[in-house]
Amino acid sequence: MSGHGLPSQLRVIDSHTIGEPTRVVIDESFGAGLDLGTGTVRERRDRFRERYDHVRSALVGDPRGAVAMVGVILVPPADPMCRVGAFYVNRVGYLDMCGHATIGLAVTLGSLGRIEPGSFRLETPAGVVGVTWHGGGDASFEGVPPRRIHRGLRISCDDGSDVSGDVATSGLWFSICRDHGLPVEPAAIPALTARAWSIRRALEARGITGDGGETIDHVMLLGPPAEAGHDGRAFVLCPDGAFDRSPCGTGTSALVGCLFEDGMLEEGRTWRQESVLGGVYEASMRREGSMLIPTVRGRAWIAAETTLHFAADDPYRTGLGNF
Ligand code: PYC
Repeated sequence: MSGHGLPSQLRVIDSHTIGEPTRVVIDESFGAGLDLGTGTVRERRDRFRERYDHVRSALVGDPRGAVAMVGVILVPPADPMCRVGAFYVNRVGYLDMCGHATIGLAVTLGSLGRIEPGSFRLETPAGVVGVTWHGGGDASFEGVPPRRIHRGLRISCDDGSDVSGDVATSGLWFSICRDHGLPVEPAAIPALTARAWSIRRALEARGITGDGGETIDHVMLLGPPAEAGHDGRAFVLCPDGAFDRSPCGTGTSALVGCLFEDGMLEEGRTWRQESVLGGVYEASMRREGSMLIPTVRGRAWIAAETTLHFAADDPYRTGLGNF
């Protein structure tokens, strides 16, 4: 494949948000070298997908990326209220919003001195979100207002299990299920992954989609917390087939929307959500006029400052592809 648009070198900062990896492209000239036209971040992202999808696979796919990695590409925001514009890529495609990568982005920009502690508005393909860098590795984001389109939906899976769940969004689509019958713990990750795929296939087979036919491509399996003082635990299967090492930022945001609607979470109370690996996000809901705004707070750590090389004679300069 041609390396059109792919520079010979690209500087990135890798971080992880309680285990879930993010790679932010930090070369100021990178976006300028791509012909993404003008318009919103969503429009520029769509042009990137049409013209430079191989740059995505070069950036986060094998052999340079990591399983579960989400890449962040900075572009000028169209909304004058926004300080930063960004879209999100993974090994198989594009995410309209990504909570853990937004936390990783804030911590990365802070570590570079490009932002000061405080809040800024970020334009994403899913819309404008508020982000706060609290200093160090601590950051939070205000998610897209959550919306549930199915509650307690009965699902018969092709592995013989019958489960029930909600379908909700907060920038990404989630099937959220409690009665999946598995322990949410590391030893059960292969079984949780298989069950989550089975739920995803069952939803697809029944034609259950999000707005405009969008695939329900994230599955969240809930369980009780392992630690006293925490409220819940989640395993989340992502579209690339990897499980989220964090509790999933947008998933937690969609979940607190459902909990709030069900009267299980009051305005302003903190919900502490564990990942299947034990890392914790703190989430809450607040009203703003007629809107309900979720906030998710977590920690990220810088893992590497790297220059990626894409030699012209490297047969895998645009990645190995999906297999
Ligand atoms: O944190 O929103 C998130 C996320 C989505 C996919 C991986 N992480």
